[in-house]
Amino acid sequence: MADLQALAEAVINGQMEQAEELTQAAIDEGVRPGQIINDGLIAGMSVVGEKFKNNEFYVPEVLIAARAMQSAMAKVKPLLTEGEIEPKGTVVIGTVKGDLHDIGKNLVAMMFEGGGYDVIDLEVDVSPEQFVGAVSENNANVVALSALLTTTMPSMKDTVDALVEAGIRDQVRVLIGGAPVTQSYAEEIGADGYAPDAASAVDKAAELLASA
Ligand code: B1M
Repeated sequence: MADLQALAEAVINGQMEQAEELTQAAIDEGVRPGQIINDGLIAGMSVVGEKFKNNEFYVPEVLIAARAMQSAMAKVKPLLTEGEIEPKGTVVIGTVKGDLHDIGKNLVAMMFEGGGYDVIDLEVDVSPEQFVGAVSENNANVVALSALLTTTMPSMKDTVDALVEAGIRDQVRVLIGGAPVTQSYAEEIGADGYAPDAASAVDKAAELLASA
């Protein structure tokens, strides 16, 4: 019988081959793809997120777990029939203009993916106009901005302003983060929320969407 608990454990432990095998076994047994994702992959990544928040896991463990999750996810994704699993939301994410740091942003993106969101990753050095374009095109409900340099933080404000100018500010929750970023900066620039780490970012987005 398909063991989704073992699949979650394989993700937590970053055992890519085992995660793939357990996923394939569950598929072969006819377990619904949505159940594999929710009770195996997302369940595993939620534990990883908790451990990361509590400093029981560090960046390498999270990256290895995310790699296991993503390779198992690749087996399930083609089987998902339209609407079988409702994404929790669509997140447009990127590191802001002028900033090339992407390690933290990638962790945040992986946590969102592992948390059941559709993620559009614009990578690094993303201009306010690119954020605005991607939010409109994908009908995103969260835009997640990362900055690691004090000199690029103002681009977060420029992005909020560009969303206002494009008339789509009300359609999207703006979440910001990165080492130099603070809650008070989020308030100052009119963002909806700030998160200090990747796992909290997913929690914060859920909170913002619930109160939207
Ligand atoms: Co750069 N760098 N760097 N760097 N770099 C810092 C950030 C710096 C603090 C180092 C220092 O001087 N002590 C400093 C910034 C100083 C400042 O502005 N206050 C700095 C500098 C100055 C620079 C350059 C200007 C250096 C130069 O060329 N003279 C240059 C800038 C290039 C550019 O971006 N235009 C530069 C370049 C680089 C590398 C290319 C060499 C490399 C980046 C490689 C890459 O990302 N692919 C690099 C690195 C690795 C660092 C340090 C060492 C590590 C950053 C990192 O990846 N941390 C960093 C010093 C440090 O932080 N100790 C430094 C690990 C990562 C998991 O953490 O990114 O903080 P972090 O992400 C966390 C949270 O912040 C949060 O969640 C993540 C996981 O918990 N988070 C979010 C991040 N985004 C979030 C978004 C959210 C929510 C949470 O919601 C949307």
